[in-house]
Amino acid sequence: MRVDEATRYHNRPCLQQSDNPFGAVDFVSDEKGALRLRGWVIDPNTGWPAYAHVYVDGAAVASTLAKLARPDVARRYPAYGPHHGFDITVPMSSGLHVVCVAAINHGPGNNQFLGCAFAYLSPEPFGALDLVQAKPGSTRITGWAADPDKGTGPISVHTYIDGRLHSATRADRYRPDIERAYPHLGPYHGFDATLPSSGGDHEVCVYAFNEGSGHNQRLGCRKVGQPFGNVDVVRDEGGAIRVSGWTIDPDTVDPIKVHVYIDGHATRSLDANRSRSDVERVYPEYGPAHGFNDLIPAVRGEHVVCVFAISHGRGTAEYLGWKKVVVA
Ligand SMILES: [Ca+2]
Ligand SMILES: [Ca+2]
Repeated sequence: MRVDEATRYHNRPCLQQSDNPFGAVDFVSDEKGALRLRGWVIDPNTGWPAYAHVYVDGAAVASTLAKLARPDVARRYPAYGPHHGFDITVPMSSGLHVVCVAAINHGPGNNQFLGCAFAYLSPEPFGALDLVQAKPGSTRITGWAADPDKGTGPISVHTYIDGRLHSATRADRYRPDIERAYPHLGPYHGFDATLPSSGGDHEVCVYAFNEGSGHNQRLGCRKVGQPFGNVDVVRDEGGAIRVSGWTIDPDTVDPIKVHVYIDGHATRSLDANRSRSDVERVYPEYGPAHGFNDLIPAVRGEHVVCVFAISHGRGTAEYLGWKKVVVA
C-alpha cells in the first residue's frame, strides 16, 4: 500500500493508489483471562468508522466498529474525521496465542490484516490481601483472589500463620469492584474469614491457590497481635510527671501492662486497666478497661518520657509514644 498522509491542504492522500483500509494496533495488554487491544482503522473510501476483526489462533473471535475518538489519528489523517479508534477486550485462555487484527474494507478494495503477534497471557492467580486483623481468639482476613484459568469461578486462598498452613478459604464473595476492573471475571472473588487463632504476635500470610497452569501466588503477609494505643498526656504536675493514655492488645480483651521510661530508665510498670469509655466507643469488643494514668515523681528540669505497651502472650514491648516535659 503506497499512501502518504493526508493533510489539511488536500483531502486525499496524494500518492494513494489503494482503496484498502489501513490502521494500526498500538496497545496490547494482558487483562488476566482476556487480551485488550487498542488501535485504529480508516478506509480511504469513507470518513465513517470501519470495522476491525480479531482472530485468535486462526479463528475469528470478535468484531468491533472502530468509532472511538482518536485525535492523534485525526491530526495525521484530517480528511477522514476523528472517529476511527477501537478498544476491545477479548476473553482468552492463559498461555501463548497468535492474535491477528484485520481492517474490514468498505467500497472498493479488500480487507487488510493490520498485523499479527504472539500474545502471552499469564496463568497465575492474583488478587489482594486487604485486611489482617487480630481479635480475641481469632484472626480476620479479607481480600480477593481470582485465577485467569478459572474465569468467573471462585478459587481458594490458603492462610499460613507463623509459617504453618492454617486454613483454606473459598474466595467467592460479591466484590463489584473486581468486576468493574475485570468484567470478564465477574464479581464473585472476595474473601472475608475469621480464623481461630491463639493470642500473641503472629505472622499471617495469605496465598491465592492456583487453578490450571501456573503456581500459587502470595497475596501478602502481615504481622498482627502487637498492642496499639496512645500516650495522651505527659505534663508537669507540681514536681511530678502525669502520664496517661490507653492501650489494647488486639488478641485479648484483658488489660495489659505499659512500661514508662524516663530519660532512658525503666521507671514504672503500670496496669492499663482504668476505665476509658471513649476507647470502648471506638473498640467496643474490647470493653473499657484499657486506660493508664499515673503520677511519677521527677527532679526539676527537662525529661524525655517514653511509653511501651507489653504484648499479651509473648511479652514483647511495642512502642506507644514519647513526649518531652519540663518539671518546674
Ligand atoms: Ca475501501
Ligand atoms: Ca492458573
